[in-house]
Amino acid sequence: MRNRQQFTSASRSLPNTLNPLFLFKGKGSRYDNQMIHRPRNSPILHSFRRLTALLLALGLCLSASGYAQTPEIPVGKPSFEKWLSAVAEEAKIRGLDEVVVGNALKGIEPISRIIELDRRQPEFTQTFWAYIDGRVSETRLKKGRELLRKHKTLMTRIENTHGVQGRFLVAFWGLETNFGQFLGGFPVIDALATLAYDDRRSDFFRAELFDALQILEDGHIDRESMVGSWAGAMGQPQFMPSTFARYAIDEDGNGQKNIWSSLPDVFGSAANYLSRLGWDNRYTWGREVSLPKGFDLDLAELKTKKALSEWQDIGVRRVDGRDLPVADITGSVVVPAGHRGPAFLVYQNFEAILNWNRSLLYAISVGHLADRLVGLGPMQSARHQERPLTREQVTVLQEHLNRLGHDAGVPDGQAGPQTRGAVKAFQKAAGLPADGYPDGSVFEALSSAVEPRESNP
Ligand SMILES: [Ca+2]
Repeated sequence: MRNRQQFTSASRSLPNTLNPLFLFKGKGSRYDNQMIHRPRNSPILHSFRRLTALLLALGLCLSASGYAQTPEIPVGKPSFEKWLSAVAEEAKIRGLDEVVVGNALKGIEPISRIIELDRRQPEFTQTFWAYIDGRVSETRLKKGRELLRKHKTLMTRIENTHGVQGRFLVAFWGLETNFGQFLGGFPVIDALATLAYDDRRSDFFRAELFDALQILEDGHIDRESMVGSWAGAMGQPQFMPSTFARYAIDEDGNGQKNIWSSLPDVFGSAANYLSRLGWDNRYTWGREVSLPKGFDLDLAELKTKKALSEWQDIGVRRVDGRDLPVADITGSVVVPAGHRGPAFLVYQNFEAILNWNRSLLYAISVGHLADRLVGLGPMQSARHQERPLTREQVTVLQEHLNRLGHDAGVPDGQAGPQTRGAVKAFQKAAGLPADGYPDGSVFEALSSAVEPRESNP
């Protein structure tokens, strides 16, 4: 999802809010399609599916006894058919072609699976290492290196035109759709109509639907080939229709912007988008660093930008101990897994990645994958044992924070920026390392602060 302006209302409880690791609650956002595009044919997966099927069956029994399966249409809400006619009417007013719109909307029905996917909430937050290992796997590295070699000429041309290094384009490609292998398979118009009819973020998806209809009218793709993720992210770079409208380009010059099957269009569009987000190919994304003993964790925030020479003076070094590079740029230190985890010094291009996808871990995955594709080594920090919190625990943590006067907002089980800020305030007050990272140890410290153990009975 690549459209920061439109996202305020859409950004809550998205599937890839891998709390506490995502960044901006009200800024851009996107839907992670990893859950949908699983590799097929793995025996483990097969067992997993059977287990899932069993659990689903159990869930269905439970829900049949206690809960309605399909939410009823609330009083006053039009039927889907009526709603669809209103959409067609509005499309006409917006100047879209009546025949194109009529054909695109003909006979569609809401897809209940999409609502299920939209409502799912992971029980556990994902740990840093699990996230990175899952995305920067050996298989993906091997495939990515092959593809980077294979498409070298195209990548060089695109870098010369748009100023984005090929290794980053291949990294995005790998993370978004496993190099074009998993486009999602949902019909985009139907998916967007489903989500636009649903009440949760109807305005956002309704606007996306009109953009999608425009893409059809402009002939970039036909309706049948217009597939995407359950949330309407399209083609090999997984652009939302509004992102497509602004940034997709016809790199191969055949008159169509085809991000589904033309690789020049895929990479050209991704590079054009990144370039418009401020990408600068004179630099990389950032790097893993080591922090000096006693480093002031208050400085570890994206918004704290300092010249590389200042970080050097503070004692920040490359992770292997060497000096930081000498360059006239600023960077920020981030500790995505708290003070026990690895630290990174990130540059302007990192923020461009965060505009593509607001998850800090996603952005680090892109950078790390790109590095590994050109032969740089794995991360070097020791792998600390993380104890991820459950959603329930995060809710309790938020309640505790609120009780202690550190405003964590309405407890919702999602450790967004406000919760992280409140955690930081609590840590400072309690004399703990103030990394704002809600893990098991913070949870325990908070629990004892709220319910002090009885001293000597
Ligand atoms: Ca084209």
